[in-house]
Amino acid sequence: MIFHVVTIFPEFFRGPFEHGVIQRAKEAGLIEIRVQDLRIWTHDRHRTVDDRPFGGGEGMLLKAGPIFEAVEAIYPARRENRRVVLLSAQGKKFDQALAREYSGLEELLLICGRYEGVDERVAQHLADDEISIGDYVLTGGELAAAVVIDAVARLLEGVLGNENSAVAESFSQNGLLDCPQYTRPAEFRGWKVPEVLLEGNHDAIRKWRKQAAREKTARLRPDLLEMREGKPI
Ligand code: 9D3
Repeated sequence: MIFHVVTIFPEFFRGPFEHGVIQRAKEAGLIEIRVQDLRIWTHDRHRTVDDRPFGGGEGMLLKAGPIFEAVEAIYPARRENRRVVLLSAQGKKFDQALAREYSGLEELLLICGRYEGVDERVAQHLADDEISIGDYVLTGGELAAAVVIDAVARLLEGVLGNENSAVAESFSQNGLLDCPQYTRPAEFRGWKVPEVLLEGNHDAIRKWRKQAAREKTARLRPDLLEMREGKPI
């Protein structure tokens, strides 16, 4: 799968994808991440990408022109398996279902918003989707683009080790968070690992894990339990 990123900070992406699972996926030729500087598609001496909002208001907006030219250069033709996504604070919330949908594409082009926003004609007439990664304010779309690429890339065939790849995972198996997990030592600073996990009774372990997952979900993500309505707890 090819990920394209259009940004005014291409250097930002040197870091995030040069480690671990994503780096190995690149080296194995499973994914390609092509980062391009939006200023390539400016024509003036100052390589202007931003301008003041019509009607007044604080700050600057990314101009439509360079963004349209960037997308039209990267995708000479639009196809069903090539998607254009605008990362913006106003977007629809990105989630695991959307990550899975994107993982079925051949190419994904991510436009990173900046400043106070982006000329609305990009969302209306260029991007297929306008996506936010959550209800908090960032300074731009670059971190969000890195989040989307990471979440999508790990779902691609061969990217994770075969331990995980076979699992048809959702965000949380059966709508619950993962159960608490422990590794050695069995006692750390006086805090003991639950005895049942040390005893090798796999039936008892399964029951403990299910109950612990329910309790943790109720405490940290009660919203997930409400979405499970009708399902036995
Ligand atoms: C609160 C919205 N706007 C009020 C004037 C300002 C604004 C805030 C943040 C405009 C742009 C931005 C920059 N953020 C992003 O481009 C962004 C973002 C985010 O802020 N939160 C979650 N996901 C994303 S994806 C892109």
